[in-house]
Amino acid sequence: MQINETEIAKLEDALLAAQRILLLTHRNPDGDAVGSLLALFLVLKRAGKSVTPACRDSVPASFRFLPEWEKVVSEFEAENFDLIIVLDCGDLHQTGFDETKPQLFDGSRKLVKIDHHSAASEFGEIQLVDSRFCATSSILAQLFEKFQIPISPDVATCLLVGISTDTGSFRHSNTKPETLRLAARLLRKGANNSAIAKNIYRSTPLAALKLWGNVLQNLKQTKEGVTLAVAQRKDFETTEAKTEDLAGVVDFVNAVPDAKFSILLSERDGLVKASLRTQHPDTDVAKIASAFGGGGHVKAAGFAVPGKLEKETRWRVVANEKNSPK
Ligand SMILES: [Mn+2]
Repeated sequence: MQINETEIAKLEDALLAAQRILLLTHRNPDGDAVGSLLALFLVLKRAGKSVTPACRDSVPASFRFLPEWEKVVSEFEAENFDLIIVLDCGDLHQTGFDETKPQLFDGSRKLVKIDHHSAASEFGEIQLVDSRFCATSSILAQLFEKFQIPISPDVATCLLVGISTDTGSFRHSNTKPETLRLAARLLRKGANNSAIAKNIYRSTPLAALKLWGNVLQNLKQTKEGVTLAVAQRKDFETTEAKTEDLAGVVDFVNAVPDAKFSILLSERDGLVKASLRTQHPDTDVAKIASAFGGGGHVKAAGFAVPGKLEKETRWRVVANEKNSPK
């Protein structure tokens, strides 16, 4: 699997010409967003460029073991750049900077898109977009190898975080032989897999565990075979958990054998957010989500609707067993 040669050549020229480079990724950054942002930051900085990595939201605690994570800013002077590279965003709007700093995208600076989502919208004079890649980090890895840029242990760790998290720790169907070969090459370059395991997969704040406890306690299965989970505002308040603490519980909710799909509803900022997951071969949750104005992948999708959650209890009168007719 090779990315488009013409686009790579255009990127090489743009990088050589650029002095001040801005790197952007999406809001609520995941492992691939943070990993690809920091990997490219480290490589370009080493090449002597002035580089600023930026994200509207702060780096989640579980990725704060990565080198230079504290260099990621949410505030900066928009005028200072001659090249902008947007990572892991299908749409420019996902950066959130189109709202706070629209002048960034007024066409006066060269814009590059590097992404692996099936194209939501086209933007940028240079587009390295290929949905066959499991992660934006794996596109970067191929670029670095192609440009013969030496991959330091720090860069290797950042890239491995992106690849590992976007494949669900090598469990999703996007895990291909070349994914594992790339992971092996990154380990050989010194990627710190034990730090990844410890900080990302074996670290859950107490408040998050308590929130998960509440959610799992109230799990329901509908007669249609849908696993239903709910996190109300009061669940966040009583456990003192943050919205980001909810993320990990969805894997447990989706673990019920033979479920058609699972849905996790949560309240935030006047919205009810739904996260849909499925392991069922015949269910396409992206289709369900799009019916509610959302979207995503076949096995993982979501949507949000304005409103709040209200519990409905139904009561039914049934006959005593001993009185029931034989
Ligand atoms: Mn990604």
